[in-house]
Amino acid sequence: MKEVRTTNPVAVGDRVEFELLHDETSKDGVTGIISAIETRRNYIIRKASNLSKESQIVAANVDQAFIVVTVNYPVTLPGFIDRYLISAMAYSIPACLVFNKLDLYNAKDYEKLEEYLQTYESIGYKCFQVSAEKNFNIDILREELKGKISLFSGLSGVGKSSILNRLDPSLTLKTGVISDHHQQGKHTTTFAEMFEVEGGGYLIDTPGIRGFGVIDMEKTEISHYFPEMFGLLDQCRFFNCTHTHEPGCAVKAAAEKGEIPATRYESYLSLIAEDNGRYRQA
Ligand SMILES: Nc1nc2c(ncn2[C@@H]2O[C@H](COP(=O)(O)OP(=O)(O)O)[C@@H](O)[C@H]2O)c(=O)[nH]1
Ligand SMILES: [Mg+2]
Ligand SMILES: [Zn+2]
Repeated sequence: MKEVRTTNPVAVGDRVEFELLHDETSKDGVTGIISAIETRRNYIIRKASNLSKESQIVAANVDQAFIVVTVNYPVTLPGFIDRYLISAMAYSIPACLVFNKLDLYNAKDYEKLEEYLQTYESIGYKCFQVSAEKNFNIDILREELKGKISLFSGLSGVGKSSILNRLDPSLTLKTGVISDHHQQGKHTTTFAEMFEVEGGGYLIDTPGIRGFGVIDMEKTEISHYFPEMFGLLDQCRFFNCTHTHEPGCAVKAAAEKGEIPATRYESYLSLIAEDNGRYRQA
């Protein structure tokens, strides 16, 4: 990823050193002054505006990202899932998938779910199957949070807030009524918040931020974020292979043999084709 200019010096998740100064105007008599910020293991950014070169650090030192997905309520297409996974990997944040609303799935949805599990588990992504509504498998998810900073992401309406409320019943995040999209339209200045979860761990809620914000990556970089392609890259005939049309391409060969899932290779091709080689997720 490229170096970025950022507008905010400190973000949620930052580890800092601070000094306490005597301060009579403060109700507890002291004010904390941040004197140093530890080097960030990772961070998520978003552009202050579409045209701006300046970015805001949304959150730092995130241990894991949970991408919440529903097969059909709303439909989450593989292309979307892959965008989230690739963004997370570009940010160096381990990601896993949470399939929510299992209570609504019919036989056809379950078939689709099986396909998704087959694809993503074979690549090495951990998948969870839950229902926030029925409180099903939420305890398994809660175990995963212990001692870590976790971020929940996914399309609007998939049940992120509902899951967070289940994970820690002392949270009372609004669900359903206000769509993320509506909030975004109002240009509210929304900062990420971090909640301590009962039983250990922290959750980051990023209101009004779709996905992981904005990522710029070079065309040749995109394949690095597909774990199932990574091991093949040095077997392509050309060092600058884009894995689209080149002869002697190991990635294309693997896709043709079904060793790379078809939907994943399609996602790759659509990212490559996008925006003149510059992949941008807003
Ligand atoms: N049937 C069912 N509905 C759910 C489930 N989880 C969330 N919902 C509903 O889906 C809608 C969107 O949920 P919300 O948590 O606001 O989604 P968010 O936009 O991802 O935060 C709400 O009406 C929830 O009640 C679930 O597991 N099963
Ligand atoms: Mg929500
Ligand atoms: Zn290739």
